[in-house]
Amino acid sequence: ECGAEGDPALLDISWFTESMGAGRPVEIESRHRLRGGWQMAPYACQRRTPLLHSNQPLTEALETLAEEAGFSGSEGRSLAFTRAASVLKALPGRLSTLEELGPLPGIGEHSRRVIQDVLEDGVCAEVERVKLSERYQTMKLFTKIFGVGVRTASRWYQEGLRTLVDLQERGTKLTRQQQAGLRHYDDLNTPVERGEAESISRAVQGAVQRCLPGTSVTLAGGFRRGKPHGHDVDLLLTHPEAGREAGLLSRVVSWLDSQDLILYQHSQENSYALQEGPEPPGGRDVMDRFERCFSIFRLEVQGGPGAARGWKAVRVDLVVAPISQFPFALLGWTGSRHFERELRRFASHERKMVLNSHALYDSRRVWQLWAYVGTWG
Ligand code: DCT
Ligand code: MG
Repeated sequence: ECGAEGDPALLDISWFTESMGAGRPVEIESRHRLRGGWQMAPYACQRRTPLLHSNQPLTEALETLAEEAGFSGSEGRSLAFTRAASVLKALPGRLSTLEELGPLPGIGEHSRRVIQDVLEDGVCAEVERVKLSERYQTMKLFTKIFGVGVRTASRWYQEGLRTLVDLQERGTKLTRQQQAGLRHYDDLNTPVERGEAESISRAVQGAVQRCLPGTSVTLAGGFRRGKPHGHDVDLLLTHPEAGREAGLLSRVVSWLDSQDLILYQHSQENSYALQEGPEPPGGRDVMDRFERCFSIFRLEVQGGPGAARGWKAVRVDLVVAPISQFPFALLGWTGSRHFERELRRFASHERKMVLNSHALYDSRRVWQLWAYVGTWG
């Protein structure tokens, strides 16, 4: 399953993604029948999950609780609410009573109570309480700063900080990244429109053609899933000749910087060589090992926010994948986060395989992989 560098079989993982559909008996048998003849596949990656669906008030309520649980460090509880919301997004129509769901696994007791409240009263008191709570509002405010995660936001909250002005006035120690995040807070929390993402993609395309002709730039993340706007621009860079991508990122970033297109950037090298042993299933949830630049671009704009000064700050991630890993990188960087999590769970539970943004391999033959890992990078 690992293949050799440049092995065309490694570039084609359609057999795996197709096998998640109706093609194999395991999924058909485990599909859940809902009242009214609806069917629900057990893994989110097997279901059609449209951006616009009929149960928005229910999923918003569940996702607020998922977010709140994440702010409290309860990852399990957060995942349970996210799973329930994901099931509702895949329903073919508007849910009118809880009974229509039947004993569908994936929606726990707590989520059912929330759904029932919203169906009966239009709102769920618990969700409304969370939305009004000082802790939730402060955590939301702080985690929207570029470079601030749940742990930092939580520590600031415990120290009594409540507003962005508090952070500045009380001389809170901020990293360079957080300082940039605070400086461009409003812009970075204004949705990036598709046209803006495409314009940034073209600028990066221009830069890579100067630095290394033949390099491709692919818009991934939410925009690749068809979202009309997003919180950032995720761009994947690769070159068709293995190894040519080495050293590319720093040249591209320097050139963009020389054109005054970059307000902030920090890069990290790839870390393929640092891998010390098999990662636990689901262990690669946050980061992969690609060379990557976290940046803030200065995008010229004519209308909308920032029009008066003529530019707007936009978060851009540039990720470099060697061609042999590109299909996995593209799949991993397309998202959504929950879809990726479910793809990896499907691979592990149903196929005894490990999927991440670098490879897909048979977990029972992991030792073969370690021989292969030595050839990466
Ligand atoms: N990703 C993942 N696991 C994570 C974080 C990210 O699998 N813990 C993947 C899925 C999406 C992709 O990386 C890009 O991440 P984001 O930009 O955060 O997500 P997005 O879907 O592009 O959302 P947005 O439209 O808000 O940018
Ligand atoms: Mg994105």
